[in-house]
Amino acid sequence: MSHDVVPPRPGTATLPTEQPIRFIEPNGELAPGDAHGGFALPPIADLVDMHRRMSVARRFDTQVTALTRQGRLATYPSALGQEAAEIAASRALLPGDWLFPTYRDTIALLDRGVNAESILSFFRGDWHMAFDPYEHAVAPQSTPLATQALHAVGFATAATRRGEDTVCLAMLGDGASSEGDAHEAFNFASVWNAPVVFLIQNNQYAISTPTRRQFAARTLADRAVGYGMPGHYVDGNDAAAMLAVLRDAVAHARAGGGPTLVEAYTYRIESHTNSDDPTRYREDDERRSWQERDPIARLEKFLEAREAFGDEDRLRVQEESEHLAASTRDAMNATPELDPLEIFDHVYSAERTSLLEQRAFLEAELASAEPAIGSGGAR
Ligand SMILES: Cc1ncc(C[n+]2csc(CCOP(=O)(O)OP(=O)(O)O)c2C)c(N)n1
Repeated sequence: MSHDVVPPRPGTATLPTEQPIRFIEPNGELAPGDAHGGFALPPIADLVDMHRRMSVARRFDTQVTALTRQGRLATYPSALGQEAAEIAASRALLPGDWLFPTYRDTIALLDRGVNAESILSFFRGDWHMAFDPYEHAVAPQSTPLATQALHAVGFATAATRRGEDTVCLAMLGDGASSEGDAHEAFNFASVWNAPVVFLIQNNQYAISTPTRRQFAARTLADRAVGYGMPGHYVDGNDAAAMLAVLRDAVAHARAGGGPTLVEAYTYRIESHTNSDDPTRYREDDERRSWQERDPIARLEKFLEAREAFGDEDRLRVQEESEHLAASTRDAMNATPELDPLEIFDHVYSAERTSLLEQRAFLEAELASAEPAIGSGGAR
């Protein structure tokens, strides 16, 4: 029996860099060339644009958190501190490409042009989804962890077979990367050479579970090697690095190079959602140390030093941010007119007897409840 030596498969990935790829240091200075991971600094105009978008997104995020505390929304998973990864994900894609986000990625949707009120109706609980995914090339925000990674692979593979050059970018968290769905998605994206970019935002915690209890690999980007695709370990709080690496990964996918796994090493500043108390599982000092690596402040310093950002720009950005915050408040302060019977719409394409019966039951209940509500409510 012959034991032929199997030649290495072409394209088998090499290990990502030991340190996260970085262009801009936390103090705003340019990082030394060997930290750039072989990537080129994006044009300054693109970084100015990133800064504006990140700042507007942050104001939106803090506004939504406030509305949640006021009881206007049921829940909101904040992306405060993760703006560099979120906005770079949106900016790296061309208009026809598709984003497959999670519940955490609201600001990426906003940046892709989805209307704030439509996005938030999901968190308010009126509608599962109030926007047309095809209009924005944005899939529904996935609450089950990592399912969207599989959807992205299927969608991208179908697009390739139709002869389209659509790239899909799937966003997932460190916790989601432990799910079977994530591993299946990584594997088949690579086997099928699908034009997909997987962006794992490693924000250190899956609710209260720290990453040391999630995985034993050196980095999550290291996993790419085992799946046979390139992997990049990136400073997730550096907008320049995130944009450079994600753009490169999208171009690689579009050129037929297949998937890439990108890990953004970052931190969630806020709680998991408004129903979580992070003081029970992490120290305040840790959060403060990450606030010092703030993605917006560091980009601002970098741009200021190059005279690409000044007081006038700051005012313009503040105005745009406050305008969005005010219209978001107005939209969420208006009491929605809800039709409880809508829950039965859009469930199946054809009518189903059991659903019709349930609908009729609820309709009768509502009809009998109306006089009591109209006459001052139940006693
Ligand atoms: C399949 C599945 N299992 C469990 C949950 C419950 N759950 C919701 S969020 C979460 C943690 C996710 O952490 P991570 O992926 O790191 O994302 P992050 O919230 O930190 O952005 C868990 C376990 C879920 N939504 N879906």
